[in-house]
Amino acid sequence: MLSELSAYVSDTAPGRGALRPARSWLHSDAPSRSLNGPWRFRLSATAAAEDFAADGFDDHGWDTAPVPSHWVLQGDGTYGRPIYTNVQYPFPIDPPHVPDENPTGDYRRHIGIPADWSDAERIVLRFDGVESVFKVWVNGVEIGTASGSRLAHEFDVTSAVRPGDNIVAVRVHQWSAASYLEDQDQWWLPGIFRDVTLIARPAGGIEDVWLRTGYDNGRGRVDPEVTADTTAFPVTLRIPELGVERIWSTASDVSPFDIEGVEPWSAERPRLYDVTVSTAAESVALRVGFRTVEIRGDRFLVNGRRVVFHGVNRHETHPERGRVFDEEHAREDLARMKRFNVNAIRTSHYPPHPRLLDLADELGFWVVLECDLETHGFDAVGWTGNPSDDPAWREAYLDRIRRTVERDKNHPSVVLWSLGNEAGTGSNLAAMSAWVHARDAGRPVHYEGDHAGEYTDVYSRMYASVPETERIGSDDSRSTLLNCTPAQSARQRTKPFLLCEYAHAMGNGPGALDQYEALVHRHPRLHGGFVWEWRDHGILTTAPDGTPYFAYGGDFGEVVHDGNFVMDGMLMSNDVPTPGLHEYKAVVQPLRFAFTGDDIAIASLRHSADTSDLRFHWRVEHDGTLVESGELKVPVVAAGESERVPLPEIPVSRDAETWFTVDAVLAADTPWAPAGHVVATAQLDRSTPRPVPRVRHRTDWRPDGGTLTLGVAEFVDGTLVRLADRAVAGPRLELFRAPTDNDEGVSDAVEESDASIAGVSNAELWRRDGLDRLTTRRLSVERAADALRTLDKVSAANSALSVLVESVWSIEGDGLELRVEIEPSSGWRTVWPRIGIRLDLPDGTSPVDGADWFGLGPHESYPDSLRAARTGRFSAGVRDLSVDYARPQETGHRSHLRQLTLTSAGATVLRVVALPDPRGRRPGFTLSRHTPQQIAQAGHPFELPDSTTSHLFVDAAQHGLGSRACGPDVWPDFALRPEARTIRLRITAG
Ligand code: IPT
Repeated sequence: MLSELSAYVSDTAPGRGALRPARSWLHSDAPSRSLNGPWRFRLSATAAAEDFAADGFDDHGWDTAPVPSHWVLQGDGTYGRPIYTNVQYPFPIDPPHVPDENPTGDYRRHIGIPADWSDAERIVLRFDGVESVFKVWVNGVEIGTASGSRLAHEFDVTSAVRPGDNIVAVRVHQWSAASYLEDQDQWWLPGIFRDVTLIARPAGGIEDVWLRTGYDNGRGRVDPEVTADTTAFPVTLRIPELGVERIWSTASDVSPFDIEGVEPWSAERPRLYDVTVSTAAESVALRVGFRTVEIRGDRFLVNGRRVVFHGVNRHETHPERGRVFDEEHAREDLARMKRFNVNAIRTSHYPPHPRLLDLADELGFWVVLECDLETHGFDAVGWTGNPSDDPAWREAYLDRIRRTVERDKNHPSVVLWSLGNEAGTGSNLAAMSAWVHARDAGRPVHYEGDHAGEYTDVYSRMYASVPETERIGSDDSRSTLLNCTPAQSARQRTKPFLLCEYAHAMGNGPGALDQYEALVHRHPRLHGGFVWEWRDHGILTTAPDGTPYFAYGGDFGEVVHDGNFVMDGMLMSNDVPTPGLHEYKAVVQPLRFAFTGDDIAIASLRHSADTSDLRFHWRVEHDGTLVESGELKVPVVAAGESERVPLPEIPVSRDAETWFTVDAVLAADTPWAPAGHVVATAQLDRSTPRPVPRVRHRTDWRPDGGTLTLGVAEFVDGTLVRLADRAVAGPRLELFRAPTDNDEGVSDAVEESDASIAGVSNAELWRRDGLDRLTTRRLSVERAADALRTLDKVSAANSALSVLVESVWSIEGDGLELRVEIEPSSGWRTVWPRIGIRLDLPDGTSPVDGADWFGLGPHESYPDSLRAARTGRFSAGVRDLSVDYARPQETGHRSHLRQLTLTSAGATVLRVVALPDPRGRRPGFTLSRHTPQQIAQAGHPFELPDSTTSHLFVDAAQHGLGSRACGPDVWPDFALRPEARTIRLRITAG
């Protein structure tokens, strides 16, 4: 039986007693005290724990916990463990009720109130974030309750406090009615996880201020709103840098005014001006940016110019702190976004720590500020009882959006309000939107779930395929849009479009970023989108043997969980960018280079900034070796314009490939990158064609076995046993790759991809066909002068499908050539992960531990993710050639190989030259310490077995990546179908 004391836990209303209206998070000089730090703490298993809040209560048996923190991340399991679910509710769907088993954290601390605070008109206790519902007492007096975990709540505690020692007590329940509204795809992390502050509000102070700004052609506009009582006046606004001082004697004097000669704010040039708004009693400091947000027809404009969002969805997540904000880490994270050409952030799916928006203003991002709302779990019950359409929850919805908008309304970076995520649709969402429209005419409203466009201003979708996105961008009135009638489709096409989520970046991937980007430049209605998502949410923990690793769903023994679906960022948990992030940077780079004849045209895709911040460096390489470099003189290119400049004289080699590379680099240090940082790159192939050595066809083949030495290779009965004086095994046909998260995906967004079968993952099809367990039968071994030929039939248990592999070793000139002809039988129905060969190089006394190569690099690349790769000469250690994806999977493929040197402690072991196949295609290579079969078995990097062998894979082809973990499969052009392939290698010893 739930005690009456905790009845509020299942209340659909947003709590009682918090101050309204909510107000901005202001930098004020009013006295305040941070209550962050150690609090007395006790965890109970249910919400019915004994009363503890009384004045003078003895808490000596309690523990101590830091505020802010999540109790499940404290004490290594003492206080429960994190739970990860995506859509599922980790409690019965029984709204608005939650189980009696409801971890409840009681917090308590003393605070001293300075004697001079007795002058204060009011004492306010502010909580910036508490998950999920909480109740507050001061000196045993009950103050109120609140929910809305990532929203600020303030309480007036004036009548409860006394000078000197006071006791604040807070009871926090992990589950509550509010949990139904906070079903975001992330860890459930209870506790007081943001700042707690006690504030002395002065008489005659500024309750709130909102400086709406606008910009038009050099003229800035300030449209102020000051919330203060009459005794606060006069109120003075100053912008020292602009020589502005406005003194308002009464509230009715407060009115808009224009300022000439201001510079606009944009994500590219985040120009801010310091402002103070003061009364005799209080001064508030703000930083304003002048900008006007506007929708004109189907265009989303800032300062009159179309915005293209090169955005990411950003959750607040840290491997040790969870959602606890760390300014230094957040700043570095945002700086990293800038370095990777990210220009926009969707604050998925709740307002971040308020300070993050100061950083976004300062560093420059277009921000879609999202309310703390998601009821996705109702999908499981056909949206029956969805709070979004139930009047009992209306006040909670309105309270959430008011707290969202009021807290963050002053930020120039915020250009769109978003009502929430995946909460179905309904009248409560429409009411939220109506409230925003009434409150803030200066920013449009976004909500993806409004499929028909009934109450929102932009059209938004998630994970639309490339063809669907193209249909949205085009004016084909015959094609209706998803979930829309023809009339609704027509309405949606009158609005700007954005992809609030796309390119699901789980594991190795996503592919096809460039295809999405190309659409944005073809169809001006398309305004880009936000990759799902910025970073993995791994939680740092340790394996039983003490090895540290990043945990995902299921690693804490959760009853229901969604596995590694929480590891879907372009940045790994340890802040290491994935190859996908490098690809993203290259795809969205703000400059386009086009080479024509002896010219280069440089087009700027920027919003408004010109290129005066950039320098252009060029270099020429012969087979990857630098031969000449210099600076390209490029006139300043205005946003949206293009300039053509002559190329320098390029020395062309006759016997090496000649590549010209141009890098646009920062001319000076910025707050997010040093001078010299590469913003954009392009390459031009100036190689002279060179003949490929012809395959020498022999006629003198005769059956033979026994031992044989051909150059650096030694064979027994046709099987290679030693190469360059070391034991080796293979080469063997390899068709399997450790399935990526996208290979394991069953997403049905397979539209127009004949590569996939709906409802079945490619990985499952590969396992069914036995690609991971191929066996070989040798059909023949033959010899000719200076040559050896074997024929193998490769197939899997209980399958009649097979692949014929002909391997020819021969001495050509002074080297050894291996030519492998791979030919599948008829009847293979699925795509294949790879068509390649694998050579095992046991460590012996000199482990192969590194590679130098000329080809594409430096990062791994796949057919639908090649834009970050450049042609050059690279080197890396074997471990650095693999990416430590949170769940081990295919990694390390380097495409378009020309030359490869395998090394051991820096010394050359083997040199391999990859010849193009008859159609001019080059293979890729992978050097790894594990086989795909071993990698596929491991759930986490620490589960990979110890290795005593390096494995070299040479792939005639690899399947693309796609983003089918949540989105489209590999685009048909990049899907690998079973087909005949040739691999030709020239091998020499070190
Ligand atoms: C979409 C969610 O909005 C997002 O929070 C995340 O869960 C993402 O999926 C997958 O990682 S919703 C989905 C039904 C497309």
